[in-house]
Amino acid sequence: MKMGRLTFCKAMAVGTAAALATAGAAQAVTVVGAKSITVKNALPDYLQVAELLAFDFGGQNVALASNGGVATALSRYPIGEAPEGGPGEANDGVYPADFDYSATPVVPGVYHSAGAGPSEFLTITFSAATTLASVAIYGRGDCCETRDLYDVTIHGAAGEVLFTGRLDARTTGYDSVSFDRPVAGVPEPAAWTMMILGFGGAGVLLRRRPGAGRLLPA
Ligand SMILES: [Ca+2]
Repeated sequence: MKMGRLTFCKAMAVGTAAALATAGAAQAVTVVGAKSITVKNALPDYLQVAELLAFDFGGQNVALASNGGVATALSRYPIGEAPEGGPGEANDGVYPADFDYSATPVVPGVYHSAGAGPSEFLTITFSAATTLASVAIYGRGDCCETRDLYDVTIHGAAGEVLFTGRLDARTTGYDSVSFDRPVAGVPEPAAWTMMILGFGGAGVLLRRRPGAGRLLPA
């Protein structure tokens, strides 16, 4: 269908109104620009995490160490001679797993804090700001599952809070939360003004160039 300039602008206006109506009706929970995720124990107990996963809309786990995720924590369970139990256990790709530091060799896979309290935390920082599709967490499997109630906070690159929620892995050993895919952005009114002025300017230029837009003879 051929469309004149005025008709085109009207169509854009109708499209904008429809998009605004859709955006207003949706109750979407989106997490755009996520740079890190922090978990704390919601209970006054040890923080133990077999694995913390954060997927983008391409299905990649951006929390995984091999994908650039860096895990840090306030403390780690003091095993002594064994290196296991550190924050890197929470994004090593091994889950679910037992915190079995008495085995030989030690079974890796679970982060375990040294202390129990609200100051204990585990943070995984992504290599780049990411739009997240879901977050999942695996708790401890060999004992003490009743500890695994987690408060989750997702931050942006400037430290702003993008999402807070609670995940409960006490009975199933696992919990997750999914987010909505962001809809295409609707331009601000100022942007629409600039676009319409731009279309008008293009029309003026076309009118001033008599040859513009004509097909050359074959
Ligand atoms: Ca692990």
